[in-house]
Amino acid sequence: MSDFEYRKNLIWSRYEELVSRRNLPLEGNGVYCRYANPVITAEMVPPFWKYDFNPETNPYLMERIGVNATLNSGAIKLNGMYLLIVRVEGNDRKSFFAVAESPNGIDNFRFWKRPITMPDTDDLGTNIYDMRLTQHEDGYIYGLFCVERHDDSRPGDLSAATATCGIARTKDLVKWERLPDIKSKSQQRNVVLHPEFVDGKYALYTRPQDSFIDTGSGGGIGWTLIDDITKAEITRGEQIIDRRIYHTIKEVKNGEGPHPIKTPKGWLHLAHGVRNCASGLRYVLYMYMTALDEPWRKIASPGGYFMAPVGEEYMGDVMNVLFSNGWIADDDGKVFIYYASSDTRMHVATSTIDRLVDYCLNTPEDGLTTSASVETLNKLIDRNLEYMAMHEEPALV
Ligand code: M1P
Repeated sequence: MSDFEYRKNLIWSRYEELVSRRNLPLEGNGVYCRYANPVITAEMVPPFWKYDFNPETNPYLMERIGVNATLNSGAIKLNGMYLLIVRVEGNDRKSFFAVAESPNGIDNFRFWKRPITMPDTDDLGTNIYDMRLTQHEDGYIYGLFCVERHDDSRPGDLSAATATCGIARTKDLVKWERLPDIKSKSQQRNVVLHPEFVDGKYALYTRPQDSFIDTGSGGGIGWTLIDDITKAEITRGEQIIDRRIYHTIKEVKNGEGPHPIKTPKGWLHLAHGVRNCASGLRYVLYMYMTALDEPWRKIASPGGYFMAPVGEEYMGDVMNVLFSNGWIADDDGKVFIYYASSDTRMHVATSTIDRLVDYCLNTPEDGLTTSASVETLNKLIDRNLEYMAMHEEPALV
């Protein structure tokens, strides 16, 4: 067998092995359970996106186009399949969107043949990423994503950039109609479309920020209504519904994850919170709930993080980061939480609506001081000691 044939077989067998391996649940904390393997990694993009398989034009069978990472993915269930719109980042640092589908949401994710060709607006973006998918009650599936451009008001500064929210809509995830980017006074990242009309208008979760990286005076996750999605403009201001708070997991910044899930007890929200430490920014996931009839009004705010990096999740291109912009709630109440670790790979964790609602309603809020935290802890210890003494565990007390 020629070296070319040998390597070709190796490339395909390694790929098949990765995309078809079973993913098994790990012991959880009662709230959710993680799985043994990531669901999508850079090695799982189809080999024909990377190699030229013609021995005439690529006699050494060298990789021609490299994929650096597969991360922050939007999620949706369509025709019984679990679909992720993956942010695929090439070795050239440009991200693009590509759909990967799985029959069970846990493993066997395979990319569709081609990435999404997203139409541009007249103002060409340099990079697009982090799509939030919303199946809106108007009948369209919307994708809202960040569009990054060089900040031409600072011509000499090559790292000066702007973040704007791009919008596109589709019925099938194949053909996309690009709408104008959202007009907003401030820069925007992590903008999410609420799935229902509110007062007859489209509703957005926003994240106003003073610059490309810093939220600055942007106090947290915002809420606003817009009249026309085809010419979206934030004209009514943004009401901050979940603010950043000193000495919490969301001290530096926060951002809405996927669109909230509707439950009989309120809207379940998944978000990311960021704090600073000696090793840099630390991104964790947290949850909150808002009222059913007033999705901007917070009714539950469990303290601390919901998920933080563990094990290999700590490592990658941007260390110490968990980020989620996609989850799927099945009709039977099972919830698939898709999250990326360290801007490198995608994972899944599963839970149920009942568990997540219980988590939100019964996890104590952050009391914001050490004394308050110890007081909260002592209350649980008191209740447990009393219960254990009266019931099955007297020997432990
Ligand atoms: O690198 C971590 C994340 O940083 C940004 O998120 P945020 O705007 O909330 O800080 C985004 O670039 C995101 O893609 C990235 O995962």
